[in-house]
Amino acid sequence: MSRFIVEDMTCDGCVRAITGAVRSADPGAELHIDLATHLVDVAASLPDQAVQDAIADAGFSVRPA
Ligand SMILES: [Cu+2]
Repeated sequence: MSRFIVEDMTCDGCVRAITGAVRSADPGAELHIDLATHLVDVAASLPDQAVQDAIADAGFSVRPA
């Protein structure tokens, strides 16, 4: 599992956008997202950089946590 922090994730719409972006890259990806801490945990069959790029391409500021 990989952990990222997405500071500008603020609502359920952001959660859906991030989930959709990662699952479009890996339909089997599992995400656990905590809005309060801005943490996004991802279990995916993708390199961390690909997950990070998918989240960034959806318009978010993301970095490894
Ligand atoms: Cu939002």
